[in-house]
Amino acid sequence: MGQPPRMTSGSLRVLLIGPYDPHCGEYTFLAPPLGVWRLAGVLESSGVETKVFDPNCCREPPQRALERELLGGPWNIVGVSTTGMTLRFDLELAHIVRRVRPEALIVAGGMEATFRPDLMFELGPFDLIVLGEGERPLLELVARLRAGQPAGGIAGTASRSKDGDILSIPQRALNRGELRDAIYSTPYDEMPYSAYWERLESAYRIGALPSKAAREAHLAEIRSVRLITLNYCPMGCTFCSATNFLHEAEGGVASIARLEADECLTMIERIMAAHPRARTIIFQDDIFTFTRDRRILPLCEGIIAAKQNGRIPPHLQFISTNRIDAMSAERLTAMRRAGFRVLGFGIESFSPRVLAEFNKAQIHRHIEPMLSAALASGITPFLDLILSSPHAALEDVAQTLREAYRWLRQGCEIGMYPYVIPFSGAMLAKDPSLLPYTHYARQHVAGTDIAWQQPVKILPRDPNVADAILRMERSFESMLGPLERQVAHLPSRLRSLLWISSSLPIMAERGQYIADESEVRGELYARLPALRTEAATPAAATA
Ligand code: B12
Ligand code: SF4
Repeated sequence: MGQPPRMTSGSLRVLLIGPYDPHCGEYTFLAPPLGVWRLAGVLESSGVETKVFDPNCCREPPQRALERELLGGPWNIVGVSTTGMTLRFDLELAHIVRRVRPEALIVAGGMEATFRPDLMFELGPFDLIVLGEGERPLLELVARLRAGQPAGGIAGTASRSKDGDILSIPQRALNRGELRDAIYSTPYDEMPYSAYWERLESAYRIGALPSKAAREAHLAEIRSVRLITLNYCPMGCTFCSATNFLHEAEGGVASIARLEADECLTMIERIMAAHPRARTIIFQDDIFTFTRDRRILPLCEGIIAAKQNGRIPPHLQFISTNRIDAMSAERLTAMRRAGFRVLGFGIESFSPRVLAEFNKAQIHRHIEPMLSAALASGITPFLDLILSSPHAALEDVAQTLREAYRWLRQGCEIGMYPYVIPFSGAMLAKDPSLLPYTHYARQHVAGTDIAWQQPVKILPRDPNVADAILRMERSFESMLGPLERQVAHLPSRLRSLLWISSSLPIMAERGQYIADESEVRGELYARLPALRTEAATPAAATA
């Protein structure tokens, strides 16, 4: 380790910092950071005084708020949560911790720390990196400090020797019982969901919405609480890092674990007791329904019964992300009856070729029938799409744009991303043949002279497709800016329409017809009643 471990006796105090996103918009971290809250609950259950510092929910600049919190110490351990998207900001906070509390043991954890312990030691002031789930390593670390023992050699950690070598010690993933206990320990009654709801409500300018029905719909989405019941998704999509997270920490294949139906109900009841104003519970599992799933139907029945006998409010709604090939008419009907309002589907692409590249070719034949069935049963499907892949041809991109437009008009919500982001730990990010097509951004850690090149996009290998995607991105951004200044909240459906709109002239130049331009503009106006015509006239010409 870089610094000698600091010993202590008596009571220990731990401060856990959630991932920090200063551009915190409605799409990012506008919810309490679940990972560090779960860890705080587990530590508190073991009698360790633990506090969560949430940089995305501070009344004053988070840097100043953190300094104040640190000075209110002493803190024996300060844990910093990291993701790739937030790393430069997470590091900024970590350096503040080192400056204000030079004696504290600073630990990094989370996605980015697990996949890149080397980078953490290079860029951050960390003593120790936790790999994978933080529960066991943190409890062991606390026990060591309490006993006055050194912090080296703990399973699930990486440390750096004096000569710079990194020693990683794997740990197995939490088993079903351990995972259940950790989830049960999550202190929902302490998590400041109301503060987040207030911010979101003002972001959506709730009072300004035209009708009561629209207001109710927005409130249901805003007043949501997040619950995760699964440890990881084993699907192995090539662009995904989450699927490899526990394998990385275990150094092998981790076992799947999740809550049973009755345990999910216990959590729902606890959440509603802690946050009675909540309207929606978002199941945050990477995938909520498996193809051979024995939980979903009993869970839906349990929810319906709990609503009938007053254990949970009858109006409570649910959102979850699912495999589309795990859906059936029976499951969709049961979910609708239980109150599932929106179902997320990681469709990614409508092109079978691109789906094969993403290692999800098997979903293609389920897309059309299951989206139709979901819409028919009154559920809104939310589709995540990636417009291009490294091997995509122009026709693949066109196919996804055309189909996206068709489903959007039928009532689907869509989130669109132009290209694969090379998240650490994802298969595509590790593929050396894609390095020439990977773009980097220079990142700088505020308050320090630390900077590094972070991979941010993998563009299509075909230069014609790459050029089209980059021009679409520029056009999208140039349209987004003025719109964001005019309207309070841009829902994803609208953003997707902007992507489609920005693609029209660029794809047309390349002989690909996507949709009628005036019709797309009409769809945009319909969703932006307050918008002035000039502002919406797609300045796609800037492409
Ligand atoms: C919930 C979620 C969100 C929520 C966040 C709500 C919230 N505040 O919690 C919302 C919807 C807002 C969101 C947004 C985004 N997300 Co998100 N999200 C997730 C998701 C599905 C679950 C995270 C979670 O709660 N896990 C459950 C908790 C218990 O686990 P955990 O956080 O990992 O914490 C455990 C360990 O990591 C560790 N740990 C974590 N922190 C620390 C700290 C210390 C000190 C220690 C010791 C241990 C430790 O211990 C914890 C308990 O075991 C993950 C996928 C996943 N399976 O993790 C993606 C994921 C984190 N999101 C991702 C992305 C890309 C995004 C978006 C960029 C999407 C987008 N394009 O808009 C945005 C932007 C976020 C931003 N600004 O950076 C990526 C991040 C990839 C990366 N490597 O950085 C992930 C991994 C999905 C993926 N593979 O693509 N997301
Ligand atoms: S289904 Fe979702 S969570 Fe699972 S591997 Fe694919 S992208 Fe990742």
